[in-house]
Amino acid sequence: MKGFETVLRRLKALVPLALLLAASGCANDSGGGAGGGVAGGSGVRSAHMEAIRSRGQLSCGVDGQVAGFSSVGADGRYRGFDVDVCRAVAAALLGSGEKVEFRNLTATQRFPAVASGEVDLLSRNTTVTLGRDAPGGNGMSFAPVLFHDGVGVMVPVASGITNLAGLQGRPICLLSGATSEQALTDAMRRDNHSYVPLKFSTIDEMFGAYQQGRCAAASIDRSALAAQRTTFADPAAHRILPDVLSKEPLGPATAQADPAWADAVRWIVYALIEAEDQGITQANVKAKLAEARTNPKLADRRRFLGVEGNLGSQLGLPDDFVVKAITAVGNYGEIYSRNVGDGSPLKITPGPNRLWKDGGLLVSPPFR
Ligand SMILES: N[C@@H](CCC(=O)N[C@@H](CS)C(=O)NCC(=O)O)C(=O)O
Repeated sequence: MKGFETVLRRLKALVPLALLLAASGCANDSGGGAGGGVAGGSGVRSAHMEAIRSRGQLSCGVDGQVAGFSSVGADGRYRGFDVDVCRAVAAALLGSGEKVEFRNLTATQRFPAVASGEVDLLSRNTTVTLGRDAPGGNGMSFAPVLFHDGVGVMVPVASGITNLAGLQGRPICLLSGATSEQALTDAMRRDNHSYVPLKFSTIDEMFGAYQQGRCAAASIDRSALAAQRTTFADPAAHRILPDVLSKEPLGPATAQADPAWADAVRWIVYALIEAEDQGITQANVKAKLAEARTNPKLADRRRFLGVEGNLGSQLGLPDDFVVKAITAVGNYGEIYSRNVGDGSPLKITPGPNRLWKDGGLLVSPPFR
């Protein structure tokens, strides 16, 4: 009995230490999410993930009209940066990047489509703003930023306009429901200029009007200006002014009502960045996996690719969700290059859209 009391006393003495360790973040938190009541993934409840699994297809909202980001080829296949993000999520969750149904959404249709569940995921050059994120606003859950952009202005070279002052009192083509209107209005107000907004509901209509000369300029994200210009008969006849009117951090979004689904999407998106960081590509992912399986020293890679631990299960995903996503579309750098960078007709220089260790803004928190 005496021995038992001693053990009890010792245990009690250890309690404050345990609390201290937990409070100071020293506690081991890699135990399969037990603390969060998640048992190997089976405890992860997400109405959305269940619905997608039973449907066998991810419904992904895209624009559908922007070269390099989301457009349909002559073969009927969707391609682009935003499209690849949809495919990565489908592959991580359902095992194949082909299990996606794409829905074309205008800028004004996009948030209601997410809120109503018409689409499971929005991957459509959407700027993260407080009003779009907040529960009292559009109530989205934003995944990490995948493209750091800014609003720009395009003018016909022949107009001789070289700066915002040249647009004083002139009509400017805009997209309804896009952030560019406020960015442009703010910039013009700052410089005491006025302009006449001419708004269109689709990007095709907007650039159609611009090319017919109905507006002196078109204003939208600089990436979209660059993308659209490549489709013009004479791209060199149009100039993108050097002014960057705003910051437009673009990221995928899901409904705030399903935090587990938002978490899964968030970490699938991070996985694309982390894969680039770890040098894992679409071409070498199988070899990297094989190496990780036989080499216990490659701890980071083993956890990341699901060889060790249960990171996927903690999100309600297969433990090898990263392997599936990278096999389908490759890492962030590959997605960028293929669709909008060097390997594409757009050739948009990455600028801040590079890894943190290369001087860019992209960083993934650790997979552990
Ligand atoms: N980033 C702005 C503009 C969004 C927007 O509608 N952009 C379109 C047309 S310029 C786009 O780039 N779509 C490409 C895509 O979704 O694939 C916003 O969120 O309001």
